[in-house]
Amino acid sequence: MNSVYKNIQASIKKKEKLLAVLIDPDKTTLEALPSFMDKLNASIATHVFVGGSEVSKHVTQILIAALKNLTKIPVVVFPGDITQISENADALLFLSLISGRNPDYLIDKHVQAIPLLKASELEVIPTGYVLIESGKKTSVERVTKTQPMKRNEVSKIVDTSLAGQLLGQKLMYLEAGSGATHPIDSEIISEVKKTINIPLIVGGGVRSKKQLDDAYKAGADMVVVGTAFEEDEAFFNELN
Ligand code: 1GP
Repeated sequence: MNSVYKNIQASIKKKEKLLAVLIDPDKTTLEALPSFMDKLNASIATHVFVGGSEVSKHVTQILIAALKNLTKIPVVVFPGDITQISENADALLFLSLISGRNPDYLIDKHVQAIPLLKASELEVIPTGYVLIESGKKTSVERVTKTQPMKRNEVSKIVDTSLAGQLLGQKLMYLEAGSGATHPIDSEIISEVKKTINIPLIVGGGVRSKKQLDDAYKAGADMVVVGTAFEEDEAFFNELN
């Protein structure tokens, strides 16, 4: 059933804000998962994203199978690589790294993914992925060998996002990078939001309730938070 995307659209229509908790399979253990998921299930989180820039083979699939027994909220693969595609998930963000100019992350990895996707019933959501500089070199930059967009090139970021939408992306993800020093600026979020009409995801470097609220106020429909929960699970309590 292709419902993750439709449910995101329905939530936005109802003016509900979405929060995805990002779990990096390399930074957690199956033992730690049940208590983490208890806290997540009791929180305002609406989605679980699973993925990482560098994850050993099969680890993602094992983690997602375990997660599906621990939560009812949608589990979405946010893949760093095609080895992370897991048919037990509810959906997959089919990411195009449109801030970069590396053809591997614009079309080649996607072609490589097709045999796996043909064999599964995973809901595939085309997602424009825009990496924006955030104060330090991120894993995405290193792994994809692409340059992030400059924070002060707001109109170029807006144009890139609109180009992505016109190419058929169904979601737009503004990414500062995991553990970013600065989250995405409110000005960037609001200018992109004014221009596109597909759901807007913002992530990277959000470590406080205020930063989360600022991203929503600026126009983010969904915010992705990973590091803040990895470092201190008490962050769940701050959000309720
Ligand atoms: C990274 O946007 C996500 O891809 C989340 O970033 O780990 O900094 O929360 P953080």
